[in-house]
Amino acid sequence: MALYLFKSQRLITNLFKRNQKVLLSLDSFTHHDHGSFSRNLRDLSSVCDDNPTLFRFQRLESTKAQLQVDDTTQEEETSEGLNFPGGYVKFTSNMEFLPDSPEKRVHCYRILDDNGDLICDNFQKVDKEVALKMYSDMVTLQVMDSIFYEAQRQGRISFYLTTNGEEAINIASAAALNISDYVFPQYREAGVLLWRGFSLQDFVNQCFGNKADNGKGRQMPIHYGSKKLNYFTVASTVATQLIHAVGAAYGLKMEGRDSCTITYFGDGGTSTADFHAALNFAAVKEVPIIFFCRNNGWAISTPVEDQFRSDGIVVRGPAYGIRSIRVDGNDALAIYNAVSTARKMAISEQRPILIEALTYRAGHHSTSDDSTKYRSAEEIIWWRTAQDPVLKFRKWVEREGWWNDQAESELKSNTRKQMLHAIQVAEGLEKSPVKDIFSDVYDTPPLNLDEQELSLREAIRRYPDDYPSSVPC
Ligand SMILES: Cc1ncc(C[n+]2csc(CCOP(=O)(O)OP(=O)(O)O)c2C)c(N)n1
Ligand SMILES: [Mg+2]
Repeated sequence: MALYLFKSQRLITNLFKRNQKVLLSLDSFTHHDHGSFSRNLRDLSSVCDDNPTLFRFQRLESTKAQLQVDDTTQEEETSEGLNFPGGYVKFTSNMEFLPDSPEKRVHCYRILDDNGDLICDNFQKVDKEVALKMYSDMVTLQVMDSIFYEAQRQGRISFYLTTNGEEAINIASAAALNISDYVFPQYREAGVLLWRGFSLQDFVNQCFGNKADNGKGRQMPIHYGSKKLNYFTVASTVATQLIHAVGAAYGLKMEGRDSCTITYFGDGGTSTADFHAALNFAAVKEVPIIFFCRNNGWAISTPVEDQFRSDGIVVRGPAYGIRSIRVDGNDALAIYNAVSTARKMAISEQRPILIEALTYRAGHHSTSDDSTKYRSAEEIIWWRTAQDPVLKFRKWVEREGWWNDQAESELKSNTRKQMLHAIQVAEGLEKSPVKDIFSDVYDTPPLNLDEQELSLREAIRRYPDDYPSSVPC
């Protein structure tokens, strides 16, 4: 009420300034005289009919929500309704509750069938060069994942997490973006960075945390980031990246830039409060952002059945006023087309778009997990064989006459060699010096940081065997 009064007072003050015809007493508002308050509002609205811009926040007009809803029946057109803030609402004498779910599940957009054959021809085809880079990067990602996974098992790095089963999501979505678009990743999107030009050596330096790592070894493995490639540093705190991405998209809008942001997240991320806050803000502020949900069926050991009762994620979009699509996450061509179109709409219409990609986390959640403890081997095998996104895309590329067995084995063996060489180089490099643990946050470090640095140096001096000799003091 206080806010309402305040707004009304401000409004009237403005009206006085701009329109001398309005003869109203502000006293009636300040003395809480509700009768004269509403009378005065009525008077005001009649004055403002002449000049609607003077009364923009009056609560008697329909606004954007109404524009987003299709009116389908002629009969309802004429029925009575209420000009409620947010949109005109029609009355009905039928007491009808909305159903908990629609009769039909939202369909899933695809271009390739399970065998990699085209099921339609009305799509934006990728040319040979792009298709080959897409396929090569998917294979490179697989080789990189398997070598890093082994390196963790051998104790050479402390942690790792693969993109197995989500290679098409990674690479095809990245291919449809522009490098000027900002990426806010969860953690299972290393392929987006690979597509943008992060080298195998860059990846290895980060996982080994040496002094050539962009983050100076201060982050856990797989928390990649690159300012140069507009890829924000990974934070494993689930879904925090969504609100950052909305803020950045708002910045792009204010600067009038021809770019959007894209944020990736899993099905598990949609159970956080940040997901809802992000979607709502993006819709209300009309910012150019693509929300890309990788619905891979699992949030560590929690299956989607225990995560939500709705028809997946896609149906949440319209509830917030966001245009949305469900896409086959194992079909690279469908992902490429959906993201490319979403990008155009996000930028040209300045609006958020939600994409739900249906896929499967074909590997363990991370090296800290054994997924056979909570899901069947048959399930994993079925997805890995019948729905393998890399194999499906390879079949299409081969049928186009752009790929063959020889090219495949050369690519795999070269990538393997490059990875092993990169690991050798990374292991030979020093770690960042101790002082780097405390730098880059404060211009002048506070006293407690100085104390911690002294204390660490003292501990290293007293117990040298407990600290790696590769970390220079
Ligand atoms: C805020 C927060 N809560 C819990 C965790 C622990 N955690 C790490 S990953 C994960 C599951 C995320 O699942 P999903 O979003 O579906 O991504 P996926 O791993 O399947 O790609 C959880 C709960 C976390 N990192 N951050
Ligand atoms: Mg998941």
